Amino acid sequence: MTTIPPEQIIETMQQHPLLDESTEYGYGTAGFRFKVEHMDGIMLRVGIASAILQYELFQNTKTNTNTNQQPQQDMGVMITASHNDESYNGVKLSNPDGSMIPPHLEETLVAIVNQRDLDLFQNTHLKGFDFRSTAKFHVGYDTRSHSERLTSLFIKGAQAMGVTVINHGVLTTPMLHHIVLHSNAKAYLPASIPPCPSRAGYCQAMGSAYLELCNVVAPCAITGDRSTPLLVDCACGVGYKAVQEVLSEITIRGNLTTCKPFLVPCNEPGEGPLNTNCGSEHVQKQLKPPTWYSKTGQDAAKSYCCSVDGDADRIVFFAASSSNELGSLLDGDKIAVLIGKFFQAELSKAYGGNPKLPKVSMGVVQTAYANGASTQYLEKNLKVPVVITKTGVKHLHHAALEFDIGIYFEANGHGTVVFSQAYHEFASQAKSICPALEILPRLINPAVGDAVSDLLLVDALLQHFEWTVQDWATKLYTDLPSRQLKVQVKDRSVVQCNDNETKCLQPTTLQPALDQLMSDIPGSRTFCRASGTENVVRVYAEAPTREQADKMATIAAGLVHTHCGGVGPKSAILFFKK
Ligand code: 16G
Ligand code: MG
Repeated sequence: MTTIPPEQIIETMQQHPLLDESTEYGYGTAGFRFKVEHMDGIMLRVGIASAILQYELFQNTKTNTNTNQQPQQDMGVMITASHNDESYNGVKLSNPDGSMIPPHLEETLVAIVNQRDLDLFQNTHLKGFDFRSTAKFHVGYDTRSHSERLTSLFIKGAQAMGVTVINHGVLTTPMLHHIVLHSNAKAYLPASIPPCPSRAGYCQAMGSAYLELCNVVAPCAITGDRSTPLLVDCACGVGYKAVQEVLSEITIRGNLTTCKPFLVPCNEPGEGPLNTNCGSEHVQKQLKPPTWYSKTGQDAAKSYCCSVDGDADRIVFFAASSSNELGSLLDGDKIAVLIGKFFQAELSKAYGGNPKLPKVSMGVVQTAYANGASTQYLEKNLKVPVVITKTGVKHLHHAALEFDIGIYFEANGHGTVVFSQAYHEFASQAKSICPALEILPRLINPAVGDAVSDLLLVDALLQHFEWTVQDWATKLYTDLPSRQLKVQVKDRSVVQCNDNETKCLQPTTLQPALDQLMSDIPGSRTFCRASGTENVVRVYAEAPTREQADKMATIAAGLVHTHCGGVGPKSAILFFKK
């Protein structure tokens, strides 16, 4: 039920029009994400649409379960443009279980946002809209200077439609998803996880689970000074405060006040420009260490470091060999393998102790960007099934749900583990032999990739294996050299790929040229796909040597330029621009 007359809602929409009259604003890989000047009109419309989405979701739950009185479920919205620079902003929505919204809700949302005919809008969406949900919309935003203003536009639209909004202020994307999931605990959380739907609850849950895990698998992690603390590059974004808060939770809970902190958060908002020469996108794509804007970062050793992105839902680890050179990069693939190896060892310990325990399946989900060496190691050495999906957390997440333990990571560092109900039952039975199996689902954020949760998990596992970053880099598998480039094109939608983006279907002339290139270099692989977040086509190449990978990426990018309507001189892509 609208709280103000529909005519007034239309008037507000006229005050905040969509900037481009003819552009169809798409939901993209992870939400609406554009240069900030486009976002005002979009945000207000997403706010208005939130009521309609709640209604659609309510109708769906009703039909699916055949009960009239389904409890209504909270949803969430995060205002951020993730790894993009400060000139962008965006918005992504969370489903009641904390995952990304499903395709049918994306479609409804895109149709509502792009409806330019306001008379039609009023008649279709506002007149006679008499749904009032008891459920809420949780809202959070990142540290961008315009995020708060955009949040208030969302709230204006949502409240006009009668939606109850809870504004959690500045937080990380995974915190927001955690809050949404925990607000709907009855429907989606197993009994072994106590609901804590708040920022403080998130920090307490992370802090206590980390300490419990270390207690059982790596007591050395929490019993004194670490020789090398983990230096965290927070991309001058929202992750900084989250890391600080979780660290202080661990310090207090674990009675560690007299020890040197094992985490050193660096690159605080304001110390440098957001996501610029720092953060996980910079480190992973440029293969360069970040600029350490913080004094503490400049002075510290650089042998155990990680970088998160602007909304702290992704992470990569690294050791720098100099201020300009990356020694080793431990990306999402390496994280997935580390977690897979640990789970496998714990599972065999559990079955060794009690062969009658119910069987649980485990699988890893990756994308075409996964380094070929990681896929091979998972399949051949760990003997774990691997599924390759389209880029974007929502696709990986969905595929991971097919396993009892579904580990998913993109090479760029987005990822987490999801657990089935059968796993939770198994873990509670296996608890006396392997307590870690029961603790892990409390440390791991099952809703969405979470840099803070991943950071704590990886740290505990490295301490458990007694591995340095160097050991982690060398003891599993050696990455095939790879290179990523991007090509500016007139219209990226001319590029269409197959289901898992390993082959280009349109323009039809491109794939044969890429195939020829691959057959020229044995053991190599290249593919391209249209970005879902920028107006570019991305090119990936991997080959047995660094020179071959670089050369192959350059040639493939040239082919994309030729076949897909490249913009600007071809020579521009001969440099390794990200
Ligand atoms: C978004 C996606 C990420 C994906 C990236 C690809 C989420 C939360 N994030 O950041 O998974 O890897 O886009 O960007 O889904 P691209 O389409 O520009 O290559
Ligand atoms: Mg992000």
